[in-house]
Parts: sequence; structure tokens; C-alpha cells
Amino acid sequence: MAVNNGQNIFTDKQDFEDQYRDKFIQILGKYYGECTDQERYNVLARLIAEKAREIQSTSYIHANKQVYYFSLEFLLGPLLENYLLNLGITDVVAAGLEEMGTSLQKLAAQEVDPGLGNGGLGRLAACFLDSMAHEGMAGFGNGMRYRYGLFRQEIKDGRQVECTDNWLANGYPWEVRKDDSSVLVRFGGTVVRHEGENGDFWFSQEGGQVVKAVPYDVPIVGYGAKTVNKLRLWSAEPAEEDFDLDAFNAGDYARANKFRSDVEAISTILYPNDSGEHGRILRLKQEYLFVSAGLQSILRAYKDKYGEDWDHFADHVCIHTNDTHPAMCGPELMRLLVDEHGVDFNEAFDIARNAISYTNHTVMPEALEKWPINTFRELLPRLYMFIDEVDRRYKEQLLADSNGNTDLLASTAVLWDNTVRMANLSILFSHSVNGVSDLHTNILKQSVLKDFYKLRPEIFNNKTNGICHRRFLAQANTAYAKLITEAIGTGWLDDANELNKLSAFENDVEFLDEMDAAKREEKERLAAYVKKTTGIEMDTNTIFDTQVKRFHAYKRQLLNIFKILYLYNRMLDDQSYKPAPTTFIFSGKAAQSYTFAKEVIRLIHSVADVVNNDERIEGRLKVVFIPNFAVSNAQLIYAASDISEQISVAGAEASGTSNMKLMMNAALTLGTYDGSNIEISELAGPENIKIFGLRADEVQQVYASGTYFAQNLLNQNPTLARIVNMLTDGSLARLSGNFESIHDYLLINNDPDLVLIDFDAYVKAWEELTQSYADRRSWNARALHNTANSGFFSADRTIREYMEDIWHV
Ligand code: H53
Repeated sequence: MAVNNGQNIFTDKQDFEDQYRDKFIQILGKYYGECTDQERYNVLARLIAEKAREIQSTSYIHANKQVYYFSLEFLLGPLLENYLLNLGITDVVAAGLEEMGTSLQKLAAQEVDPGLGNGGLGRLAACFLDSMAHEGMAGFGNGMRYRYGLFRQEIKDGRQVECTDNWLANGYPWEVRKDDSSVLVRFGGTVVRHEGENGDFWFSQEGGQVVKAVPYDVPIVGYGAKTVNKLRLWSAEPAEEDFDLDAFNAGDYARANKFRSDVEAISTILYPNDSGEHGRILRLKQEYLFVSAGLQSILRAYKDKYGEDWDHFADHVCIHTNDTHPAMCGPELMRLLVDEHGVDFNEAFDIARNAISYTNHTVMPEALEKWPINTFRELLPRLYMFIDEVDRRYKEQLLADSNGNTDLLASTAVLWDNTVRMANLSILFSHSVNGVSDLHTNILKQSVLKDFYKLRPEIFNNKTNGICHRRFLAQANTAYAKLITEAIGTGWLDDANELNKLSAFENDVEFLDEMDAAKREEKERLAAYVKKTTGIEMDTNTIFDTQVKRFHAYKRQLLNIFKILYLYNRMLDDQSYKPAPTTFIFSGKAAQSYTFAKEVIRLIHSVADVVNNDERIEGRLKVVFIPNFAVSNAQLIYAASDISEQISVAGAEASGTSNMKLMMNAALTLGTYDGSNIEISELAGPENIKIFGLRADEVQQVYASGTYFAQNLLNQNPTLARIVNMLTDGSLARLSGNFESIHDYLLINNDPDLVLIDFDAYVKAWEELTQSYADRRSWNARALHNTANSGFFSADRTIREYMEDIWHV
């Protein structure tokens, strides 16, 4: 589909075949014909990665400014088909493979989907890498190479079971280990003061645990193949073989290996909380490891290129921090500049602040990280001295500027109440702070970060999130993408705004009918996947109504289930009531320790058990939970969906990005006025989206007034009271028991996410929306209007805004 310089890579399918066959001998020492599909995939990926690195070596070397995107999560998804598309060699490779008696599809199916992220934040980072390469800038990722990805989710008796995700079992053909770029990172020990002959002094941190951080580089191929950047992922290894031979000889193998295992633990797992609490010391070690290692390697490269000209560091280097996880970038950069390169303290602070920028992704208080000072200081004694001194000066200055008023100190200081507040640290060291949707940025300015906004309004800005439209439309939805390209050409791959040209087809009945056929094709694909993985049948004649995302109380999957129970009860009560035939699709993981979220997953399975097996509803309603949500099955789900459920309690979802992916794939949004749903509604127009429920300010009023009592609401709403009773009266208990804790969350915790308040409006909105599905042409016209206006949500646009306003590249 793509038009670019792919022909330089393989002159024709024969050339591809020759080069590919050669690789087998080089890499595996055997012939293509002797290999399994897994091995064939591996060799193919190695070949493509090599081609990408050849472009890489020439593409960014001359860049005057480099951006490093620091993120603890990069949820890359499978790369093979994406890279073939971006390199413009899909057709030649597919043809070559056919010639060899296999298929691209077959080999691509062997690829792992590395779970190096939890959800939205990690996927956003991956989309940004793609767009930075597409925009032709030198933009690199810096993250962690976790030995195990986020757990693989299995469902047993309706409950989530977490299994190890051993994503490296067959090797990862895209990466290369760069031993010569390893750096050392030190934890613990003590700070020693040294004095020179003429009264000068300096500090060093000595003793403690020294870890070797080893980078693995993955090439990032931009569409059009003009730029290939890289993602650098760090792995923790013992620095020296401090192997305890005595212990070993005494047969105490555990003690002998302890040194190694303590170090390797740092890069063993990804913490499974998405916008939730992270209180573990190992997490702090991870954060410091990838910050320190990343900065050391940046300084090394800078010095090679510019020498010790640190004054101009921020003219050539941007360090972007994704959430508070890389918050230590500021003090660590200062520490390296002062201790290792002799830069003056004040100057180092200015250099750091000019180079660093920060994106906030959440208003959830539990996700704004804090560490006890004692723990922090013990683990990172030298780093802590920098934080302490910068914070001391900050407090002094603020008190002087505000005539001794301590209000702003309490909210904006870094060290407070015996904790290190990471969001405050991030902001203090940044020249730019951005939110991820209009509403979210306004909430930051007006409430969550309002005191910072008072003090430095000029640093606040909004960058509404975006998604990789090539992956999530072109690649995910081949049927629809083909139709789009036939209508408007291939330009939209390069520039998503060209999707606008589709508006001309909104009254074209032939096109609208073809859209219908394309959607059906994608539904068949999803149905086949679901049948294969779960055994469940999906009726592709029904509406596919989709809510796929992490399980979190504020996202309100519970509200969706209550709606299904409402429809079910009503059908049983009234035989003339016929809701539009619908398949309700859920997918997503809950953090291991998040009991409520896991109970909601169990509830979905219990509701499915009851509804799907009740012949009285004649298959009109069906509930399907797709296990192990990941980038790869997400692509199938988005393409097949008709309705996009975005029903978080208003003010809680910073942006959301599945809303954008679904909009682009021609699903109509049913949502609250939250996060980027608001921008979606502005772009789609009120006719083409269904908004319901309390607005963010109304939600705040409910909380502030203290006059909402869930029990009172239920007393006045028997229909809803009946549904809530079903949680405990045995109606849903057959599969795995009742749901007391959800009942308590509603009645004892008083419905913290206002599920009950929004219920009536939600059901009404769903009924109105689904009634309009019967007139399929008019539905498709509205769906097409959504795709045509979704170009704004390409991450290419988002990245251009970052480049212009924050990074100045
Ligand atoms: O980040 C997404 C947002 C979404 C928000 C999510 C997020 C995480 O996935 C993890 C931590 C965090 O603080 C925020 O919940 O609303 O779309 C990308 O910005």
C-alpha cells in the first residue's frame, strides 16, 4: 500500500528470497526447509531489523537536536507487519514468502506481543516513537527491559488468574545487546567528602550495591523509511562477579547466587498497577536505574559530539519525562554534571530545567508517587543531597517572595511530611508541564496543580494525546483501509488529515454499503479469534458494543454490566420489549492486588453465564469477555466494533486513547464528557456521538455538597434497586458466588464513582443510540463521519505539537 523507498531494500521478490535464505545459514546454521515457523519468523525479523539499522546509521547522526523520551513503559505490540508497512516492502516480502511455500500471515502469527506496559501510558509512548520517526526527528525511547512482561491473563471459573509472561522464551529478534554501552549505577553506600589542597571539596558515593546497566536497542522504523530511531531498554546485571565461592562449596547455592539474583530482580518485573499505587522499594530502584543509565549514556554521546560544552546542552538535548516515574532525571542530571563534569551547582540546575519537560497523565492522587525520605536517602544518598539542597533553596525563595506565607510551600515543595513528592520534583525541574486532553489540562490548572499554575503559569500547556493511525487503522482494519485507499488514495497514511476527504462519501450509498461489508469482514475475523481462543460463538449480525481497557473503578465497567442486567430483566418482564440485538464485548486486565477490579471481572463472567444461557432472550443479548487484552488482539477488536463505550466518571480519565482508536475505526462513541471524549464530540458533531451523564463540574458538586446518599437513590429507583440486589440475592451466584464487596462499594462506600447517579441517563442514551442502528446506511454515514474527522487524533499531530511548543525541534 505504501509508496516509499522500499525498492532500495529488496529489488524484487527474488532478491528478498535470496537474502532471506542466506540468513538461515548465518544465524541458525541450517536451511530454510529444515526450520519451524517460529524459526522462520525469527530469521525474517532479524533480516528486517538489520535493514532498519542500516537506515538508522545514516538517518539521525546529523540532527542538531535529539529528544529522549523517558518512560518506564513501552507497549510496542508486534512489529513485523508494522515495519514492513513503514518500509514499504509488505508486497515484495509477502510475494517472496508465497513463492517459498509459506505466508506472511503465518510467520507474523509467531511474533510475541511484549507486555512491557500496563495500558494507555505505555501504548502512548510506543505511538510517540512511531510518530517521532515518521516526522523525521531524532527521537529516542529510554526504558526498562523487563525480564517478564505484564502477566498473561487467564480466566478460570470466571476469575482472573495471572500467569507469567515469559516473552523472551524464543529470543527477541528485534533487539541487539550493546555491551560496550553499559554503565554502572550505584545504590546505597555512603557519601564521602573529599578536600583538595586549596580548600576546594567534592563528594563521592562509595560502597553499596553496584549494578551494571546493559542496554538493548530496538530499531524504530518511521513510515516512509526516511528515519529509523531506536528504543533503548536497560537490563540490570551484577557489575562484577561477586560470587560467593565459599558458600557454593559449602553447598549453600542460594547464598552463593544471592548477589546475582538481588541485582537481576531490578529488571525482572513490570509493576502491574496502571495509574495506581507503587510503594515498593524495587520500583524506586527501577526508576533510578533507567534514569541514571539513560542520562549517563546521553552525556557520553553528547561529550563525544560537543566536548565539555555543557552550557549548550539544552540546545541539543531534550529529556521528556513520561509521568512521574522518571522524576529523578532532574537531580540525577545535576549530580552527573556537578560530580562528574565539574559544572557549578546553579548552572547545573538551569541546564537540567532547560532540558527537561514533564507530562502528567492522571489526577488520581494514588498515582502521584511519594517515597518516605528515610528510604529514599538510604538508597540514593548522593542524589538526595541534590534534592534536599534544591528544595531548601526553593523554599527559601518562595518564603521571601510571598512574605512568609507558607500555604504555597505546603502544596509545592518537594520534601514535605517526611516524603519525597515525585510530581513536585518533576515540576520543579521542568520548563514545561503538559496535560493530555483539554479537560485534563484545565483540571490540572484549576485544581490538582493549581498552586504550581499560580507560580509559573507559562509552563503549563495541553497536548491532546494521539494514536498511531497506521497501526490502528491501516494495519488493524485491512478491509476498511482498503476501501478508504480506493476512495481517497494512500496520502492518509502519511497525513491523517487526508481522512477528511472521506466526507465526500457520506451520501454515497454504494460506499456506505461497502463499509457495511468491510465491518462484517472484521467482525468475522474477531469472531474466529474468539471462537478459537475461548470457544464462544459471536453473532456477526449483532451490534458489537465494546468496552476494552484496564479494569478500574473510575472507568465504570460496572455501569455497563448494570445496563446489561437492566436489559435482561426488562426482557424477562415484558415480552414485547426487544432491544437491538447486541454483543457486549469486554476485555482488559486488573492489577493482581486490585480486589474490586478483579471482582468486576468475575461479575462480567457471572452475568455472561446467566444471560448467554437463558433461552428466553433468544440470543438478543450476549456478553463476551476476551481474555488477555494486548496490542495484538486490541487491533482485532477495534476494527470489529460498532459502539465505543467511554463511560468513566467525568473528570477522572485524563484522556483515554481507545476512544480515539475506536472512533477512527468507525465506531460511534457512547460516553461521558470526560478526557478526550470532549474533543471527539467536538470533531464528530453532536449527531454522531452519544453523550450522557454528569459533567466534571457537576461531579465535583456532588462530592462537595455531601448530600448524595446511594441508599436514598435506590429507594426511589426500584428498577436499579433490583439490579443492585441481584449482586447478593443468589441470582448471579451459580458460577462462583455472590458479589458482596461490590454491593458494599455501592452502599457502604456510597458509590464513589457515581455509577447509580448516571445509570438512568446511560440506559436511555444506549437505547436511543442502538435504535438508530437499524437504518444501516444512516448509521454508516455517521460512522464514516467519525473516521473522516479523526485525523486530529493521529499521534503525528500530537508529536508535531510537542516538537513546536516543548522541544523546539
Ligand atoms: O495514560 C493515558 C491516558 C489515560 C491514563 C493513562 C495512565 C496510565 O496508563 C498509567 C499511569 C497514569 O498516570 C496514567 O489513565 O487517561 O489516556 C495516556 O495519557
